[in-house]
Amino acid sequence: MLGKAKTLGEFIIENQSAFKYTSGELSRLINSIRLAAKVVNHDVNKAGLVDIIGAHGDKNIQGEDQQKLDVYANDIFIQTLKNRNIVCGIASEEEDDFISINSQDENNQNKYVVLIDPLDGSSNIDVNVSVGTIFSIYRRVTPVGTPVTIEDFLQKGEAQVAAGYVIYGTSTMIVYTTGHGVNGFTLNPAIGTFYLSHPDMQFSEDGQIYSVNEGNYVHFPQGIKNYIKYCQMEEGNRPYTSRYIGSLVSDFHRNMIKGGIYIYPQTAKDPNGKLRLLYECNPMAFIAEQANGKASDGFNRIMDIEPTELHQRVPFICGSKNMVEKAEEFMRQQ
Ligand code: AHM
Ligand code: MG
Repeated sequence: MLGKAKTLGEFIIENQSAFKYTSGELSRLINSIRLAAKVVNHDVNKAGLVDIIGAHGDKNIQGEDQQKLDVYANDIFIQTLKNRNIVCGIASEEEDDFISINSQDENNQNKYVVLIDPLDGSSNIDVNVSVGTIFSIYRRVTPVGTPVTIEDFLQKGEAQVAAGYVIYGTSTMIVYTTGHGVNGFTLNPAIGTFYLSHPDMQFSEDGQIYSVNEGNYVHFPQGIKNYIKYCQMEEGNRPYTSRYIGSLVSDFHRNMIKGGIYIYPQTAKDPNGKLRLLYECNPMAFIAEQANGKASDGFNRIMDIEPTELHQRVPFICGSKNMVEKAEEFMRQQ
């Protein structure tokens, strides 16, 4: 029944030798993310039972404190990466500062840092809508064997070694890139194995879906307002379809499969938008570019932006190349 389907484990091993990208360290790192994703998946799937088995702050039957799922996911990813001793630093959307691992240990020769949004779109959990984990991996820039510094995390998206997301949806998937295209793996929950289900994922050059929170329309810059009107105009293959889940991973995933654009612009209230450059925009931009798509802040390529702080926000326009270029054109004209 499983036929010739390749597992994620097999794929990682094959590609490690094909691309010679590491000594095995990056493979082990992606394997750890796979493991943590399975643990988080198990709990996300039980989220609807929280009302009957207890909510955040309650004690469960063993007397242990129960946690909110986003805090829980954060702990699982951090603990998994720490325990397996394969990274030298972690930064998380859930933590104020970065975490240095084994900073006192000169024998720690690990060279990668991970930046992670452990459970993006977590407000959707209460209503049983898909959420995701987003991760981004860089090679440290400071010498191995020394404690990591902020410089190791404030790197341009361009320097990413790998990036990916886990989508906890109707199926659970891991989608990732190491800079050689994008591949998607679907979890068979019966046996806990991810199988290569979506090889070489690509955005179509044009799409017909636009995803934006139109409730904020009045606060959008004129260029985005004009682009939205363009999407709604009857001409050629327009009007486009509007689809907005409010969960970046899910909106991005659908647009990559069907062709479309995701927009979270700056508003009068949030002049840099809402999404975080390091935990959300850079990894999605890397995946988008590897899948023949594009990611921009309206004027500049996302992966060219020089980060200045860990939790920096940035306007985000991402998806099918021609659609993103059209939105940029409207931004330039505004
Ligand atoms: P979060 O990191 O606090 O979960 O916020 C990020 C989420 C994205 O997944 C989603 O696209 C966006 O926020 C939705 O925001 P809004 O409700 O303002 O449209
Ligand atoms: Mg987030």
